[in-house]
Amino acid sequence: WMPFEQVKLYTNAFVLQDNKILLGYKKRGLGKDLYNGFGGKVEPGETSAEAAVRELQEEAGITATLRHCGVLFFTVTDIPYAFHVDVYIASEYSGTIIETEEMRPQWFSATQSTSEMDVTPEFLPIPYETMWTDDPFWLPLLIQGRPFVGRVDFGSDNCMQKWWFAEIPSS
Ligand code: 6OG
Repeated sequence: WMPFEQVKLYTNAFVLQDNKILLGYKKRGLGKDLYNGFGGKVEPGETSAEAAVRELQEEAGITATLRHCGVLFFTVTDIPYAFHVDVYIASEYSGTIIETEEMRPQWFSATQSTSEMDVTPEFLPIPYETMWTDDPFWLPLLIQGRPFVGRVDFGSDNCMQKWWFAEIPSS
């Protein structure tokens, strides 16, 4: 009998600037061939916030002050631990965005384009079809800077079986 299950801590950081959002095309590991924010596992001895800054630096080459904006909790059938993902945003950064071993960074339009106005949009819309299936539920809140929490239980086919998302009311 186990009093508690295992949880693995992850971070995921997004840079939002001038109605653009920075995503990375993941070249290896968990979520390979999908666009996502920049992040990874929280290492022993570091806080989630420290890990988020480190991973953004390692994966995109930039340094930023991050603001915590959400918590995601995932379970996957047949994986004996749950994923706790702390989600962060930055509105400015220093350094130069670079492609790394792990990620190919790319800016996307963070505003819903009203196609008549934007004849030649400078940036593509967020590529939800090439992202994790839960992202459309919470990314719109993140873009508006509205704190959120969510849980998704994935089946073995990586399909969302059950989910729950909420905006955290501002006090
Ligand atoms: P490394 O492979 O770099 O970390 N992650 C998820 N991100 C989204 N958007 N949706 C999910 O739905 C995710 N599950 C994990 C956390 C993996 C990165 O992938 C994120 C990390 O930033 C299930 O160690």
